[in-house]
Amino acid sequence: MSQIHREQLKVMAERAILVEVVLPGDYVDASEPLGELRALAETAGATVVGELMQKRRKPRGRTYLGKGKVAELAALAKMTDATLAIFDNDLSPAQIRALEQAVECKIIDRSELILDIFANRATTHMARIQVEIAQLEYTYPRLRAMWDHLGQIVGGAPVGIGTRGPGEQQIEIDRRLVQRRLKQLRTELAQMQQRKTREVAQRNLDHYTVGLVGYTNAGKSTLFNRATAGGAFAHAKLFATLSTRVERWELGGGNHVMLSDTVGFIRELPHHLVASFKSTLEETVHAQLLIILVDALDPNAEMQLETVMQTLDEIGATYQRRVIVLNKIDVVADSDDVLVWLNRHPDALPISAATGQGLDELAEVVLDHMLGGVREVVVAAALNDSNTIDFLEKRTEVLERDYPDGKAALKVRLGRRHVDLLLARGAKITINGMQPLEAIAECWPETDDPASGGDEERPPPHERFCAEEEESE
Ligand SMILES: Nc1nc2c(ncn2[C@@H]2O[C@H](COP(=O)(O)OP(=O)(O)OP(=O)(O)O)[C@@H](O)[C@H]2O)c(=O)[nH]1
Ligand SMILES: [Mg+2]
Repeated sequence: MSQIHREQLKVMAERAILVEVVLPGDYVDASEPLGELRALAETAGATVVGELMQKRRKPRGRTYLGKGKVAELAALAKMTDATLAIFDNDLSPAQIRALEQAVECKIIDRSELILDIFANRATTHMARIQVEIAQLEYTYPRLRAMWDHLGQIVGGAPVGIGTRGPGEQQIEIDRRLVQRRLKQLRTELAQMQQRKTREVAQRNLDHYTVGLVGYTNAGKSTLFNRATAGGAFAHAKLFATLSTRVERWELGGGNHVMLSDTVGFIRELPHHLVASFKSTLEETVHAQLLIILVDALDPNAEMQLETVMQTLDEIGATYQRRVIVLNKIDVVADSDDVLVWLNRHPDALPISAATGQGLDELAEVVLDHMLGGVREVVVAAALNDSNTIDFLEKRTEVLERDYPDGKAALKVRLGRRHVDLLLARGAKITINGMQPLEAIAECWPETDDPASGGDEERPPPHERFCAEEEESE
């Protein structure tokens, strides 16, 4: 029975029961305990027809679920005509087999479900290779009896139904085929990875790069499309994006950054998947600034932010500055929740990628990071120093112009990096009447965090949020 069921792991259009064993210390969404698993199941194409939860101090070795609950699950499956039970927990191959025998329906775990979604969504060559590697590593050991599936894996090699040998012997052959396929895929991926690494390094030399990251469905692609020329696929389902796109984001005043949109994160992302998606995440890992987008509509925003932070640490994106942005504030029914959230994260910026609300402020923050802290200062240069005056006019925001004693004195919004560029061009200037080095020490002290903004203090979160809310109405 179990072998027949596991020949096909696709979740499409099946009637499914969701199962979760809650262990001490497990994360549970109080308002909708199986909400995320349900969203994943529906994204994969299943119809959820039942739910079952059990609290245990530890999983039962053979079946994970307790004995009584296994019987309950079997009865529920019969009653609802379910063909599939999806566990929120990761199960061992032996547990899956034991459960399938007892429940008499296909059992898959959360990692397999996520892999299935990825497999369906992978459209680029690189994403397909990455998914296949992860599937061979994670799913294959669970599919010893799946000769058909293996036939697909090895690209139609003669291991289909008609050619299978007696039991163990066949398994040995299959293992070798799988190993060979894995080796081939890893080589191909490594080559692509090298190319990507070169591309990313070059891009970082040519431009300031900003990575857009966040939990799946946070609205990354929507923000990406709004900020840039767009072209990213945005969708209400989970894992709409599986590859990385990079586009130019014009920030005004002749400044731009390269913004990347990438695959979303999720709690307990199967680690094989993280490993094989490393090259997709490369743009993010090496971006100079990270925008972390959080979904204000999701009651689990806090857990999602934590997951994103952890995943970033795991993939080595630890050295860049991180800007936290709270998205979807256009539809937050209960703004008190948002205020509580913003009070806990006072630096977070509330925006709506859908309406564009707050985007100018976000651009400003990014610009501030890029330029290394923007300050309102007066830069004076000789009137005939057209290079410097041109630079200031084109690359900075000029607030006032004055021409005392044959000089140009421009009140501008100047970044630390602007000063470096001016000095590199040999500009003879004073800043607020001081020599450049003295002015740098005064206006941009080493310990200063560019993110904390320059001369103007930002209003506290509740004021920012309310002000923007009123404006948008
Ligand atoms: N109301 C509202 N909906 C939004 C906003 N931003 C995004 N959405 C919606 O949220 C859903 C997910 O948006 P995406 O941009 O695809 O999210 P993502 O973070 O790219 O998701 P993945 O690629 O799956 O990781 C879509 O249905 C969007 O229309 C927003 O500011 N307000
Ligand atoms: Mg996306």
